[in-house]
Amino acid sequence: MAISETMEKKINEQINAEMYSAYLYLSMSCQAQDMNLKGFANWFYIQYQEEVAHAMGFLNYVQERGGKVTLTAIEGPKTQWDSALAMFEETCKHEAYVTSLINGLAALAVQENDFAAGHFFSWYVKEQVEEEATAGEICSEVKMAQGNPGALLMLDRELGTRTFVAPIIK
Ligand code: OFO
Repeated sequence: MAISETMEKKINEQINAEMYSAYLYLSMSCQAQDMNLKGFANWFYIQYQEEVAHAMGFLNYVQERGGKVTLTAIEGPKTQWDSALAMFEETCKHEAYVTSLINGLAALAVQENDFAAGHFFSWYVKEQVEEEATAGEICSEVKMAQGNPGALLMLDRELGTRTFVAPIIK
């Protein structure tokens, strides 16, 4: 059974939202690089890769369900933050917003009795719990490291160890 027109439109919007997330984190990665925080830059770069994978998950799903993918312009992200903390505060805020979008998709699946879509979205629902928890944890750590260059350096080293593992979305 093909997805409804409304569902097709909403998932296409989500592809754009995920690509915007990717673009936002790539911008943060560049800013961290400019601040000489290479570990932070690495963390945000991997976050960028994850967001592209999220977008691809939705894209593949639309095609699998016989829908049409329509790519639209990606809004330019912010390019300047005052500190590493400002970037992580924005990350937390942004992920909470993305969670609301994913919840909207899950609610639409229920409304349309599209159980397959609901099942598919549940991967993203769980992923958002993880995304929000991780961003929140790092945000608290950056807060604790404020005004303490040694602690910030240690955190930078830790964030530099993050590696990209392509998620299996299904
Ligand atoms: Fe796609 O999870 Fe972040 O935005």
